[in-house]
This record gives sequence, structure tokens and C-alpha cells, in this order.
Amino acid sequence: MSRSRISQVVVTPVAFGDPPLLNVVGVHQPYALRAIVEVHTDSGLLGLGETYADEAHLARLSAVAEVLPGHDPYDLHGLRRLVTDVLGRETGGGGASFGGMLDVDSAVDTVYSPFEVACLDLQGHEAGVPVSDLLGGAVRDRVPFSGYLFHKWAGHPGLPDDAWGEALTPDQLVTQARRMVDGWGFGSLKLKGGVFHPDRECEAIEALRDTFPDLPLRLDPNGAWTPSTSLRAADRLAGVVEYLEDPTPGIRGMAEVAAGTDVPLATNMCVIAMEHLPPAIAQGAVQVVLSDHHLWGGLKKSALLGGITDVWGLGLSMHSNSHLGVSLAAMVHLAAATPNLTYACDTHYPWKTEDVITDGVLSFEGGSVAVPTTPGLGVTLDRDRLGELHEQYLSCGVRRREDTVYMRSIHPDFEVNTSRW
Ligand code: GKR
Ligand code: MG
Repeated sequence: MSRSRISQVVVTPVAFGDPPLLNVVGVHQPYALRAIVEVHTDSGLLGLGETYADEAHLARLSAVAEVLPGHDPYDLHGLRRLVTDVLGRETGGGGASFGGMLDVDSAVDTVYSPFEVACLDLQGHEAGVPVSDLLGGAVRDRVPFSGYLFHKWAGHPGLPDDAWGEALTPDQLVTQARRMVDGWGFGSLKLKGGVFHPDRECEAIEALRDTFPDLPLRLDPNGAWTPSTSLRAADRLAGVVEYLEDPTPGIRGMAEVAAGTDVPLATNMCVIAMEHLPPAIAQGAVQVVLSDHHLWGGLKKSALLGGITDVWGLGLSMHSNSHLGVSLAAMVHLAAATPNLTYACDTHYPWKTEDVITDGVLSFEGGSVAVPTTPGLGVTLDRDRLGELHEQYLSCGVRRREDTVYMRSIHPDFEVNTSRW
């Protein structure tokens, strides 16, 4: 039997409604963007991937998509070489920036990721096994997620209020948390901070602790604090949070904080590629690394990250950006096949109201998602939904994630708050 070959690759940008969630760099725009990657083979298989859809990223995805036909979908090393060659030719091998918070020196990992996920999805379909089996096998049959709380406005300016309503005070955040816990059953909570003064955000965490005394809590100000402010907050929240995420920017700053507290420090900002691990480990800067297959070069490289954190005695958690069901499925398979993923994963999933997959596979019960046992990722593209969200992309006018630009269109004096307090 001859091996199947990639026959066609389709990259479809989509836009889905997103509430006005606040963070250190601004506020979410009315639409979040994603790209859905379809890899088809000459034997009739289809694999799915999902990734960011900022214009520059889309151009890179399209350049790779063009040269993929004829490639063996099992040759992932070859796929990576191909991505490296194409990006070298198209962009001089430059880096990439996502959402004003994350900059990577090379775009290879982020561009390679959705194609790798799609190839694993179709390999799973061909072999009749779930993607978690291709990653070494599931060590858990459900993956726990953490309820992701955000300060937010009641609605986007000029539009009706959304179903979540305003959350600008500790009391309102408790109400939001109650809804997350009652609706999804989350067994831990993360608050996105960096929006208000640290004392007010610590107060919000204390209010959450008083209301949900049994739930592990996390606070993530995305580097909004100086090391000394971080140490004061760590002192106040010791025994209250399971970790503080990126209180201050950079490996050096995090190391300074880590030296002065026993509260574990987590990051998805200063350790976002393999080359950041040696200096972070040498300086004792972080105790928990957040993996993210979109950023770390796909599912297999993220599994490797899991192994490395295990060897070095680091904790492992999982990062999220606004995403749809194809990404959620990939996150669930990765988490299922990562033995040392000891913390509940982040997800923005409850914040969205639209998707590109058919309903029913990825439902939250008790804050966790059952690992699909059907072949591949276990999710099916709903072509009508894909078409609608693509139309929405075409008409909405958003072409890249720009939280700061959007915030300044409402509050012209807004300054990015990194290390502000
Ligand atoms: O969605 O506003 C957001 C978050 O701030 C996101 O962009 C971050 O990447 O969730 C992320 C984080 O943990 O830093
Ligand atoms: Mg974070």
C-alpha cells in the first residue's frame, strides 16, 4: 500500500465575538481571530489545526500551506525543515509578536504548530487511535481546567451589555467566579490581574478565598509589578494562592522575587521557548512553566517540555489565549498524555459563544473535559459554522489582536502597565 501524501492545505481565518476582557496591555477587541488549518491527503484523510490569525502570521501560514502538497504527513521533522526554509525565504527567519504581550525570536515554532497538530489528527484517523495515543498514551481520562476570571466592562462601548456583565470590583469578580463554578464546575480559579492597583487585586483574591475556601487560586498580573511590589503581594497572598504568575517581567526580575518568597512563581511570559529554560533554571526564576503548544512548536515539543520540567523538578501548567474547539481538543490530548501536568490548565473557552466544531464532544463537567477516545483529535469541523465565522472575519475589520490600540480608541491616555506598580 502506498503512503498517503498531503494533497491540499486550506487556511481559513475566522472571527468570533469576544467580551471586553481587561489586561495589562488594554482590552480584548469585539472579535478574537483564529486560523483553522485543514490538511487533506490524497487518500481522503483530513487533519485539523488551529492557531492565531494576525495578518503577519496568516501570511506565513499561507506560504507554508502552498508548498505542503506532496509532503508525507508522517514526516514531522521534514515538515519542520520545510517551515524553517519557507520562513527563511519569506521573512528572513524573523520573529513574531502576539497581542502586545509575547514576542518570539523565531516564528518557526508558532507556524509549524497547527500543521503538526493537523498531521497528528490525520495520523490518528488513519491508525484509528486518538492523538493522545500518538503522544505516548493518556495517563488521565479527564483533563481539569481552571476557571479564568477577568476584570471586564459590562459590554463593548456602543454595543449592548454582554451576558457576563461588569466585573470591576472584588464583589463583581466573586459573582463572575460563582457563575464559572456553578456553570462549569471549575475546581480552581485564576484571576487575570495587572489592571488595577495590586492591593485591589490582592483584595479580590482574598474575597475569592473567603467565598471558595477549598479552591486553589492563581493571580496573573502579566508583569505589571516591580520585584518589590511582587514580594509584598507574595507575602500577603502566601498560603492563599497556589502560584503567582508573571508578577514581574523578565527572568532576572522573576529570580529576584523568587529569592525572597516561598510562593511558587509561574510563567508564560519569560520562559516561552526552549532557550529560555537554562537561564531560568540557573537563576531559580520560576517554579512552574506554562506550556502552550501553539507557541512551543506543537504537541510533541510541548510533551518534550513536560519531560524537561520533570527532570528539573519544575511544576507544569498550561497557558491559554482566546481559542476555539480545535485548540481545546489539542490541549486536552496534550494534557492527557503529559504525566507531570500537575496543575489544572487555563482556558478562555467559557468566554466564547461561537465555534467551528460540532457540539457535544468537548463538554465541561466538574471543571474537566473528557479526553476524546475516537480517532485523531476527536472533533469534527462544522462547515456552516466555519463559513459563518469566516464571513464574520471578512466583515468585522479586525486584522490583528490589538488590545492597546483598542483601549486607546476608548481611553486615549491609556498606558501599558508593565512594571507600573
Ligand atoms: O486573554 O487577555 C488575555 C490574557 O492576558 C492572555 O493574552 C494571556 O496570554 O492568558 C494569558 C496569560 O496567562 O498571560
Ligand atoms: Mg499568564
